[in-house]
Amino acid sequence: MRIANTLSPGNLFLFLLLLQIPCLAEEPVPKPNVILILADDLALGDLSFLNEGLTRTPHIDRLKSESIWFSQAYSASAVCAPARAALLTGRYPHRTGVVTLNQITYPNMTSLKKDEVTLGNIFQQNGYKTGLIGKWHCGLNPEHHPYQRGFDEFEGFINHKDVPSYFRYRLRMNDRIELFEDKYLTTDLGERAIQFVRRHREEPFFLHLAHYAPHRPIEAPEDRVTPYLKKGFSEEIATVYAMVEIMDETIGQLMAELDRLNLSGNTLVIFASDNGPDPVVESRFNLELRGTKYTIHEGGIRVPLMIRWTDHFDPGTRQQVVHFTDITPTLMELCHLKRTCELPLDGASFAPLLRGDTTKTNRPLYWQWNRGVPRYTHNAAIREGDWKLVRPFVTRNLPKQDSDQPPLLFHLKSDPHEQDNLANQHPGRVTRMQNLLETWALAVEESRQRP
Ligand SMILES: [Ca+2]
Repeated sequence: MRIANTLSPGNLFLFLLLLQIPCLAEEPVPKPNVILILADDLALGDLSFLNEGLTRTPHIDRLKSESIWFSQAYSASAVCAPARAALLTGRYPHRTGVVTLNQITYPNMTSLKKDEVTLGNIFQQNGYKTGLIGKWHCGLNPEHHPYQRGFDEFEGFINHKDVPSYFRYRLRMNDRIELFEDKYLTTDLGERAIQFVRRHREEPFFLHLAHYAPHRPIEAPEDRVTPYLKKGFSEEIATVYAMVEIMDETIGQLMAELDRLNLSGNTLVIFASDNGPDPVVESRFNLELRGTKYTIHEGGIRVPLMIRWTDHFDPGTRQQVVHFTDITPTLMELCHLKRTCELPLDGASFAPLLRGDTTKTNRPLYWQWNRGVPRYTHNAAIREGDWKLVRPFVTRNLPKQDSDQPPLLFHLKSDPHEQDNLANQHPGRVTRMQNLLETWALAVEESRQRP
């Protein structure tokens, strides 16, 4: 019997109206949890899926196999503080006021401007519980404290002097500072991340787990170092690899906790590193990329980036170029976040790439770093499509004047290791890209100079 035959015209109207009701009801806005895990000075080559097993990172490897992996992901800087400022604001570091490192020597050039809004602010204003566990590197003074920058909870350190050792460190928690001498920092931060998730399992949360590993001081428990020594690595590299392995372990434990709490399907997990390997530490494998931390060559700014959202994104690899400034707009789109701030974003949402879009864009991206006041002729770069123009690195100390070294031009698709300078063969392209770089420098410098 067909249903319509049993209904009078009046009842049929009511029946049809009832059918409409689910459409009339407002769809709830999804609020997935977000965990943003950042390693510090971790090289791409530190991950075992990229180094043929030199290291052991089974949990990050597994996360990668469940994630969308970006094979051409860039930090916004070759050093910690500016990279983090861009990651948290979606804007070039220079605009945010955070242009260099060493918060004690350069407080005015490492503090996030007060009119900037962070991912913490954005999530907080959209009803999320927000937490930062680990390193804060965007200002030392109380007005720059994570509590003032959008984080409801903070368990970590704002000054490298708080961590003279991974075995002896001070953490700030709810405005009290506690000294720890019986733990290992990385393991401790991992446990705090798990506690944060347990505390907030019933409400939407944004957790930024900013690990310190494998940043200096290079220290790990002896029993974790020994297996790498036995493989023939030097003491320092063996220790770095042990530090990475312990961080990997904390990520495995955090992912297991998400599973245990049945939160994995509703939690976006992002893993990245802030910049390349530190040249002050003994040189180690990094996919033969040129340069290290401090330089805007690929070895300084290319970083791992993977994003997992179980049940929403099919795991896979994306070749498109993405940048730290894209993370904020991407999370805004995925989590339906409103941002109440008039300062424009520099990045663009790559949510379409996560959903399978294969479009490539040729938008230009820019980098620059030197110690102290930025000099845009020194250690600066622009990437446009497969081309990269580099204003060479001059000094790790304070540069005294603008650099007159001629720019280098690389075609990254055919020369990912930046060995073959093609500037003489493409003078027109060099001029055009150099002009773009100078225009960007003027724009971000004007932005940086605002009160
Ligand atoms: Ca770093």
